[in-house]
Amino acid sequence: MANDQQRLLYLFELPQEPIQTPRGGGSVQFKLENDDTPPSVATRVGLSPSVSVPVPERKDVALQDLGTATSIPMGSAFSFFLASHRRAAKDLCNVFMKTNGAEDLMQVAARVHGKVNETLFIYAISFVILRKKELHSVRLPTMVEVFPSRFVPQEALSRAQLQVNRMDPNQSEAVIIEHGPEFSGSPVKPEHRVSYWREDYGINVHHWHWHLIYPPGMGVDRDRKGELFYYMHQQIIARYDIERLSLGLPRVQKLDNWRVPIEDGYFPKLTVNNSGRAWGSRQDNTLPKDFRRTEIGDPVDITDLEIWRARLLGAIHQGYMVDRNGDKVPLRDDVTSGKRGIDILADALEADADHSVNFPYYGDLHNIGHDILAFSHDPDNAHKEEMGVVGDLGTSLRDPVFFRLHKLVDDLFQEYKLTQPPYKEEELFFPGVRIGRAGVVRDDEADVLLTGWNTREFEASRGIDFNGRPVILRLTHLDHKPFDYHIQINNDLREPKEVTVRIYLAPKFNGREQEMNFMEQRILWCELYRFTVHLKPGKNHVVRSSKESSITNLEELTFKDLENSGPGNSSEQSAFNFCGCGWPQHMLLPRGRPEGMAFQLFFMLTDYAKDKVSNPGGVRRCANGVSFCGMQDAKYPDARPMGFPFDRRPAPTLQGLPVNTTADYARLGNAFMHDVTIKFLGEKLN
Ligand code: CUO
Repeated sequence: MANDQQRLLYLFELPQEPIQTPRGGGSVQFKLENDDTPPSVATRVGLSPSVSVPVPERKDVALQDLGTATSIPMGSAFSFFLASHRRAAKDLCNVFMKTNGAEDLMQVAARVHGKVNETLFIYAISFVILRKKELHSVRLPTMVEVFPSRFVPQEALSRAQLQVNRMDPNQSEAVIIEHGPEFSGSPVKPEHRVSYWREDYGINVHHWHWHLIYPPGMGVDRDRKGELFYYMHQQIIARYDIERLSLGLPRVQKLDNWRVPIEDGYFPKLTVNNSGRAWGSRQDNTLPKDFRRTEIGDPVDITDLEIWRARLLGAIHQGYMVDRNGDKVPLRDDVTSGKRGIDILADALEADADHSVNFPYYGDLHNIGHDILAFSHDPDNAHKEEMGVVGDLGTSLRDPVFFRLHKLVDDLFQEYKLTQPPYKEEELFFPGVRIGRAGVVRDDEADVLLTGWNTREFEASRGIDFNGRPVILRLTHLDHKPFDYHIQINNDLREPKEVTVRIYLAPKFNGREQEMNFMEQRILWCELYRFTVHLKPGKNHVVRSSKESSITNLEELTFKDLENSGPGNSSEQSAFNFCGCGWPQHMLLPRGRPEGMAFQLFFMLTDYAKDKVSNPGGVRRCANGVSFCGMQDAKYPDARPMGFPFDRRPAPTLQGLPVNTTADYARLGNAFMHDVTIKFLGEKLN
């Protein structure tokens, strides 16, 4: 095989088919030494693979070496929120981590394939590729092609299968599955008006990928992992709330009370890995119950959730947690060494049992919250139903209840953030550097941004075997016309200066069409772009494209993209690796309204000398998605708390005047606010 990329790529194809099934559109086949699988498995009418990949016998990967990895049945769901499944993942990742190089990993993985749950297999191999230095040039194919059944209803996939079955064998054109923008429910229920957003393939892929990089309970201790858990999810909630405001829906209510029924049900219409096993559905007004799925985890009561929440709140308001020795662990963000309070709190809240200061005491509120919701339709396995989609990293954003749970989680983080002292004037003000004007331009028009629909195609037949025939998914998604930021900056210092530019977006009015005060708008600001720029003395005109955003990922990489990526060019490839993580570019902007919706942009300049984080080597691997995903093998590249300056309550006064609204922050010369309109065209863009 040509290179590491190609050696590993085909392990991602057809996860639920035997490893010997032809891959690579029928051109590649794994040939297992001493294979006793019937030859019929390895053949497909009309396919004659030209590339054969030899896989020698591997005595080192006997079933007993896999630990608990084989405990999750094939064809069933794998949930990272369940401790037993995390343990299985750890056992399998340990086996893969011991390999040495792409060829070794390919051989071991090919031997393990078919012995472990499909999602677990893809999870573990992705985890190892993202972590092993020698595999930095290898990129992951998009989840949409690996598991199409997570993105389109079973009905559509079955229809495509029927169509393929009826096709003339000599016919070669692809079957096309169209999906969206109606998605899973009718507009009768208000929550379904935002289905296109919750069920967007890009945001769900992002969520899967983010948790791959920052998993709890896997011994991963990345820089500011807990704070990123808080920030990335807080930003998802902010964006969802803005989308809801665009549609005239109220902001999400936190799941405050587990003793009352959950008003909104969810019917995913998907099957787990095309196995025919349906993801669980939750009826409207389902009452959450104690978790009694003893086949996959220890019993947990609703009372436990309530106790853990109360203990976390107690710690927040007392200003410290108590570790297992009974010692106090202070919660403060303004520390000069050691972990920030937000990291300590997040590790106990998510929870990461490896890093929580006192896992038995503070519990596992967020993970178990997912579990209780995922099994609320069948909490004791009476109906032998599968978990709901909120239990899976690649599908959980589809369910409205995800946002209610994460609003509860965010509420605790915000409670903590409000205990931190407001930023002082000297932390906000940057004398000598002034923004003269700032705004956005699209197609020569200033300050009006346009959104609408677009489509993207993926090969469903890479993930599901349609008798070796090509089947294309054509997914409709929200999109916007690209635009540029223009910022006029006066550098009144007599020397060149490196500055950080922070750009945020928020709606101008709340749901009652009133302008918001600082505190109401504070948690709606969503980051669009954070970058550094070198200012010369005097006037500077800085222009940046919306496509360069620090939160977004490049396009999803398809199998075809990766097959065509040649060997060599490794520095560019490693730069791409982490980039698989990031908010989808097509979801950078909220929908807005057909008549135009009023938004505000907030620009702020800070001194890069104070923001800078020293990273050994100085190599900036993958800047894309960096605000949400960090950088590979490097520290998070911004010393300020994530979400600065909106992560804390406002300073009571600035420059001697009171602060009521964000506009009062914009009085500082290094900040600027500007009104823009977002118009939803309701039609296909381009
Ligand atoms: Cu990302 Cu709950 O942490 O889904």
